[in-house]
Amino acid sequence: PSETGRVLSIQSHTVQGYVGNKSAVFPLQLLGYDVDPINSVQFSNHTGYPTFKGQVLNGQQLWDLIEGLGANDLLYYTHLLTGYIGSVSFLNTVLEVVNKLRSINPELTYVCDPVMGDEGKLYVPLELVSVYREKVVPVASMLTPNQFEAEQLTGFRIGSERDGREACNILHAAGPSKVVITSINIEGNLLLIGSHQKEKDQSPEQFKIVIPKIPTYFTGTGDLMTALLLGWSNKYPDNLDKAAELAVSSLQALLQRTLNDYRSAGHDPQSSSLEIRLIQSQEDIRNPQVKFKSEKY
Ligand code: ATP
Ligand code: PLP
Ligand code: PXL
Repeated sequence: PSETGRVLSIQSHTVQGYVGNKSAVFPLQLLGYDVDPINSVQFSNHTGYPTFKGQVLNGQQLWDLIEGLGANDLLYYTHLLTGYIGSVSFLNTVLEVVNKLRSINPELTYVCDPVMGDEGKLYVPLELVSVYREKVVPVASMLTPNQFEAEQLTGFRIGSERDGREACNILHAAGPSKVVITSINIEGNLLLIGSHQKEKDQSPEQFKIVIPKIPTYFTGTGDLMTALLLGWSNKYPDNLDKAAELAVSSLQALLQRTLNDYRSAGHDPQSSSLEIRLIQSQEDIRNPQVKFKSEKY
């Protein structure tokens, strides 16, 4: 395994519960990374609750923080990680951050979870889709869309495993050398498809991991998944399949613990979205037992 690094993570903060930076920072720290979080919003809780309150950072305020770091020569990062972004102006500023960080470290890895929606529904403004497609995808090093997001970015309907692989090919042609479609719903299972194009104009190495779908809705799992993929793929830069096995195995152990804890507390796990048991799962993050194997195509 190679050296770990310094991650700038621009994501949501919630006071209570685990989404955005709250679900990404701790696991990356456990894996040995220095993580500097910028909180794109500070909300009381995630937006799946009946109500929430809090503040939203705008593009200028993001840039102020970058200028402050820059004035002290503190902008050397090995990785930039971004998740849910709610406005075009903030996303455009993130693009300026990518340029700025790459002017200081041309090798910067930009890991982008293009959070736009799920299950056929968009939960960001429509104008964001074209900004992601035209400006963000081309500068991303690794992209972690779900099925719906991969469709939005490619304009290609994913109805099968083959389609998932084809969507990865289209995304490679647009920029990122690593693509992980984190979940495709096929026959009651979740399929993760990973794709690593090691050289431009060469066909990518592709694999899948089959994940039995748990009939419960979890929040923050997408953010945790992308953080784990960053963490492990940096340790195994030529083995995205191995990195994904480790990430999926950690995440599934955490989801089982989350379910068990809710059940033993007498809650119905189907009744509401569950807060993940992140802190309680630290050993599964540090030292995952690989129970989910990838299958190469
Ligand atoms: P994003 O919107 O952040 O791009 P996403 O919609 O793919 O990501 P999730 O649907 O939360 O995010 O899935 C991320 C990972 O979490 C999946 O790859 C899977 O391993 C796991 N996961 C999430 N929900 C379930 C579930 N109900 N059953 C089994 N695994 C799950
Ligand atoms: N639902 C809403 C309303 C959201 O704002 C978000 C933000 O990312 C999500 C769901 C995404 O959750 P996940 O990344 O776990 O799929
Ligand atoms: O997990 C994505 C996410 C990010 N940020 C905020 C959220 C959610 C999911 O609900 O509410 C503020």
